[in-house]
Amino acid sequence: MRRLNIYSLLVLFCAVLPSLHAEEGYKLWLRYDQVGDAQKLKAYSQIIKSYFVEGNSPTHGVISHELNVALQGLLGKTLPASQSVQAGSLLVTLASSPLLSPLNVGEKLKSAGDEGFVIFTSTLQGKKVIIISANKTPGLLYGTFHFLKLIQTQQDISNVSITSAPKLKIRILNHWDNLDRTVERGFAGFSLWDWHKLPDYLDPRYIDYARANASVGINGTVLTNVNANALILREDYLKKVAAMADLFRPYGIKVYLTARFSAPIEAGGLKTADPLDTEVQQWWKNKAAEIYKLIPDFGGFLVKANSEGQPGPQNYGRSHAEGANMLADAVKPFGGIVMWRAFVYDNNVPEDRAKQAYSEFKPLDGTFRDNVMVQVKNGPIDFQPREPFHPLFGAMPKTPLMMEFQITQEYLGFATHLVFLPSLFKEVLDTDTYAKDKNCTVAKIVDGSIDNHALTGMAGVANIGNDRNWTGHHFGQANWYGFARLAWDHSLTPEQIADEWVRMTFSNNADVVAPLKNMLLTSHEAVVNYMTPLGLHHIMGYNHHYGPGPWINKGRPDWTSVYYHKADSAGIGFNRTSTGSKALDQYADPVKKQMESITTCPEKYLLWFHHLPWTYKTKSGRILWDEICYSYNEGVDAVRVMQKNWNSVEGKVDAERFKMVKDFLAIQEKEAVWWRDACLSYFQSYSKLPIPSGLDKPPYSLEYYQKLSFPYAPGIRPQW
Ligand code: GCV
Repeated sequence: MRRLNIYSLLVLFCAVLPSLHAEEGYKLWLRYDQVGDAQKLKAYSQIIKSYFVEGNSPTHGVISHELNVALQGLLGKTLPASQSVQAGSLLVTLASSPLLSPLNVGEKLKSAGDEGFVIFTSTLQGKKVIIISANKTPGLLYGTFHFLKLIQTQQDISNVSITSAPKLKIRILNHWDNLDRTVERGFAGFSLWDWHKLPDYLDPRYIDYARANASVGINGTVLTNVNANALILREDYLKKVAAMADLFRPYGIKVYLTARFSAPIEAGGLKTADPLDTEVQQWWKNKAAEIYKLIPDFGGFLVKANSEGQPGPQNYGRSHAEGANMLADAVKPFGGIVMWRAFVYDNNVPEDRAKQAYSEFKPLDGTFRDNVMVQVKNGPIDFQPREPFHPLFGAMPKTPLMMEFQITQEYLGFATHLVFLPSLFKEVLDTDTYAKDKNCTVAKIVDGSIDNHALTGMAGVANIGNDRNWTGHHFGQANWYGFARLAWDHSLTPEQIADEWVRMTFSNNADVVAPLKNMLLTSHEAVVNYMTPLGLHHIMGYNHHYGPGPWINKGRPDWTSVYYHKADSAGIGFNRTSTGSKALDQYADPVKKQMESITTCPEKYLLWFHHLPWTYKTKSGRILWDEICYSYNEGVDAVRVMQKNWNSVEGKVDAERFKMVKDFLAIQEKEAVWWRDACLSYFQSYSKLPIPSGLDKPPYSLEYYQKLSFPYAPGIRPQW
């Protein structure tokens, strides 16, 4: 009897093992679970009976493989791969295929470019078929994934007619990955790139990475940290890079590297890295030629120069444009580009940090080579939970400006907080810069439509590591997904993106979709409220940036918190108006006017632009101090609502992901309370006002919060 029990347990254990393994989140949004709705499953099976991928490039191979795996999973049976048009074919072929000559597909694809696609129902050779077509092969790949998404999200495919083309040319991930496999501001384990074993061992995960990116239209990856190491430019490392580029190529992904400006000295043995020195220029030209010999479609360089201790042209009295142009000249013959970052600020400049990038770059407008893009962070400080848009957007009409968003949650709770970043991204993209007139949104500056730029792009600082679920938090996958979707089409709404992602990643069950969407769509406002409400910013822990630290007042002034919140007994906030730092002068007049006046400044930016008395009356009728207290509490309450929503799907999603998300939400709730209590304790030491009755009071003294320390917080190089 006893033996039988153990045996039964073993059988049971083995029976659940495969499914446990399957639910670790590795498959991302490409789960391809069988369509649950029996009627829909039947309808799909009647419409698609076989697939025909015409062509035999490596990318065609990728498409065939994906269709094979996906359709088998979704429809629960193997569909034949045919070599001719049949009734119920899913035909994937280029517009130039003679098969399509009766259909004038070229017309449909007129403005689809090299990466756009069409998907449409048609009759070909008297047979009803669905056609995925494109001008160039990458479009076929993107069209295939789009088609699969229709089934994954259970759309009607009985009469499809879709045309889609990316609004931006370069849709790229920036990995802040070091060669020792640590990831700066990475919270999902170590780097995926196993440099030690490359190029001889190619981790199959590289393919899954490429597949996932291709499925959402990412077409570039910068493999190395912007705080760069010149070693990556050494021949043996370049061979490792080339091996990855070979793997990624069929997935439409180009490889880029960060260029350390002082590499000619460190890697080339020269005495200088002065961009006007002919030997230095030649060194970069030779290096570019060497790279392109190994990687003919190498994308180009991303550069962080003269920022946070990185070397740059200013070390030699040269401008950012002179530095960028030297590199641009080196890669130009091979079709490469340079993404030159505008994230610059200098401790020794007595100017508001928020103003410095504009002050340095605006005068350089029109002086960059045509293969240079200036990469600008979404806001003027540094990826805070909320920032107004960066004043450079709209201020450099002669230069293509690339958007830089941070997908990894350096300032938003690391990997344990659920924060849906498409809400943040969209808020910025949809903001009107008024650069020329009304309706010059940040998105339109970035997509080149306002100033007629062909070179356009969006970069996302990746949140990916070697954790099995890629992003640490299962919901962190939504930010990778959402970034890519917006880079493809910035007109999508967070609601649409959340809907797609939930259906593909968790379930099409309405009882799951609704609560999960609610969690996603309320999460950004929640984190803003429990960390930095009403325009507060940069009040986190020193260096590792973990947890609250509004009291930080030592070290480089522009790395302290007191520099930003300026709380004193009279009030709180950074006066950036005409009576303060005048940062508002960097915006177009309508923006400046709106923000300058306390009555029209949206309260979400109040303390970003204004220093106000604690007793200032806010729109709710409460005094500022009370409003701050209520906002922090709203943030905490919103996390608790997220927990309730998540609890409601227990049993409707797999147990393994359910448990992990539940545990992470408990961490988030605990840390939201910590943020609230620590910040209110600290600010109360200035306001001297009571916490409004009915709200929780901090259980510990301010000293308690100040003494907490986290020497091993992740995201920065270990210092032990
Ligand atoms: C890669 C912030 C981060 C740094 C990062 C820097 C940047 O300052 O804290 O880790 O460095 O931004 O974007 O270059």
